[in-house]
Amino acid sequence: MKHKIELVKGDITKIQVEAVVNAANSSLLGGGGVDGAIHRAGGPIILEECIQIRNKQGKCNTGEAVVTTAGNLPANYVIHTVGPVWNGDEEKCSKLLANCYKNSLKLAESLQIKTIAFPNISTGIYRFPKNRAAKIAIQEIQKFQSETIEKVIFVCFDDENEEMYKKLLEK
Ligand code: AR6
Repeated sequence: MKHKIELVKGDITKIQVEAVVNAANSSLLGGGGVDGAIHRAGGPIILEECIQIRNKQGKCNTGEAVVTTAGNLPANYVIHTVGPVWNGDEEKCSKLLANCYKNSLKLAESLQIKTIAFPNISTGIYRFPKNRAAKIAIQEIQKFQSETIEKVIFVCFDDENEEMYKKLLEK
């Protein structure tokens, strides 16, 4: 089944979807940016579940994804994925960022999720070039074959990302 792709400008903690994706770090213990916003809005239950995951499987490697409840968010799940810190190694960083989208979608699929929202992973504190990141994100979403996912929303927080996604999605 082919999923619909939408673009929304705003705060991912306000979006009505089954799963929101978090741009976490490998500690899974929270941070700034969208990670801070999700933990603040969702409440302490999210961190509690992240700690349980850490106790069970250790840190979350870059490119991988884990799932928790969404606490007080309108969503049912938060899928935490760890984007790469941009270090100029284009090939390696691109692959790792693609893995974030792929592994988050796979996890969503395993939970029979129909609607999922992504932030612009790695394009804030982790300094991944926005245009390159947008191309990778769109490519991975478009090529993912899914039986359950019906709608994917890209949630852009800043004007620059919104403009870029708009242009790329119009193509
Ligand atoms: N809703 C949607 N997008 C947002 C929101 C929000 N409420 N707030 C920020 N963004 P960043 P990263 C956008 O820095 O680069 C954390 O400390 C923001 O404009 O949140 O993957 C983690 O713990 C940007 O486009 O994540 C890690 O240590 C995008 O979200 C580290 O930052 C990603 O920016 C991860 O860095």
